[in-house]
Amino acid sequence: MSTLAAVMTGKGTGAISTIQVFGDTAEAIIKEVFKPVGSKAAEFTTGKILLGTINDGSDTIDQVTIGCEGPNSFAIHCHGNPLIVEMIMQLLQRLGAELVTAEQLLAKTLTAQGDLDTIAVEARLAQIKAKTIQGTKIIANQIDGGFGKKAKEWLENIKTISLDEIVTDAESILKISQMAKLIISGCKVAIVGPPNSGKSTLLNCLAGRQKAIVTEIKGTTRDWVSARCQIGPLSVELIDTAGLDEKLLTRTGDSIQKTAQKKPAEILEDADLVLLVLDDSQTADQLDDRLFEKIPGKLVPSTSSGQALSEIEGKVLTLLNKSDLPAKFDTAMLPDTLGNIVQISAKFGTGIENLTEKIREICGVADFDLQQPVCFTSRQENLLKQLKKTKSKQQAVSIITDLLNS
Ligand SMILES: Nc1nc2c(ncn2[C@@H]2O[C@H](COP(=O)(O)OP(=O)(O)OP(=O)(O)O)[C@@H](O)[C@H]2O)c(=O)[nH]1
Ligand SMILES: [Mg+2]
Repeated sequence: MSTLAAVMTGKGTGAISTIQVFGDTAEAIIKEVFKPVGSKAAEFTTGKILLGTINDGSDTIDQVTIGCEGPNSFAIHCHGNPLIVEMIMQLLQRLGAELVTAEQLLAKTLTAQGDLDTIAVEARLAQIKAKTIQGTKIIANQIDGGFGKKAKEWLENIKTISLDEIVTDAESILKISQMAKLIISGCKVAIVGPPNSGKSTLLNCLAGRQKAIVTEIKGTTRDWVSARCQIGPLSVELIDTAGLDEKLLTRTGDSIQKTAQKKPAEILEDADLVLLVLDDSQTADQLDDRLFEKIPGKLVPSTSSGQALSEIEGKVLTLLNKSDLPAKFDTAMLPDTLGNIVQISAKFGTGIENLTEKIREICGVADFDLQQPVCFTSRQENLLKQLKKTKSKQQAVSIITDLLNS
């Protein structure tokens, strides 16, 4: 096995960086570059932390501590100045270490432990990237329990379990994993609607700060604005968009406004959830048929013709904003598919708790059991999709074996 070196932490002046060296020649390389404080020779016994310097010949690069994590594994804790980190990495490379990413090195060390199946190794790696504490917990639960356990149970009980049961399990895990993905990787929520309906006010209200400009003038938001907030277990990226209005789109000479009017369609394509903000103090005239029809796939309300919505691919929640003012909006003008309605006043924060509850419900994370089996890499997802379609137990065994040992 060649020796690998990777920067495991972020670099930065004032920070401490950890460089991991792992492999057969790791100790020899460390002995070559490390000079301990004092006159005694260093003993690289597992569990020890040594203080000294990293030297390139007679030049001292940095004072460091070295953690002896195993016979082949050492952690150099040096100053985070990117120049120092770079010099140490170059030195290690000259002495034969292959420079890799933190993830590659971690994968290698985990695989070398030999007692972990592939799902467990992937879980350890995925934990680093999870965006929320709950996401980290879901993945941690897949190491000894969850998905890894389920796959092992399939194999252990292969003689008694029916193919139908495996297929049903696979379907259910794939479905639950869609929700888990929103918790693990975060969720994109697009805020769309007519001009002046209170989209930017809502973004500010949910984000808890004045991120977007709010005025009483139609067409205030031109470029999209984003802000992060936490809704239950969801790490949400809110995206406020320009108010959708055919008149603004066709207004001559205003090319910024024209571009701003086209952007929401792209944002909608990408969103996990759409909040359609309507002004409850205005009549349904605020809806513009032709404009909504421009939004592919997601929302196509047809107010005048009353014809049904085309299929909604994403999840849409309709918000009747400005509930503090007398209501004029006739909800009968909305097609059934937009019937998931919440009344709010973004300006005064009324109904926001109800809204966040609805968001958690729609995303399927309201009572999410963090212990249940979920898949969390595209490799696992692809194999589960194959398992769902499998027609023979023999084929199922081969796919499950791949899941655990590829
Ligand atoms: N009374 C009341 N006024 C509100 C509420 N929400 C927003 N407003 C007001 O409505 C006006 C427009 O608000 P914005 O948040 O800028 O609306 P927008 O949808 O982002 O507008 P555009 O960016 O132009 O599309 C401002 O004067 C807000 O103060 C509300 O809940 N109640
Ligand atoms: Mg706005």
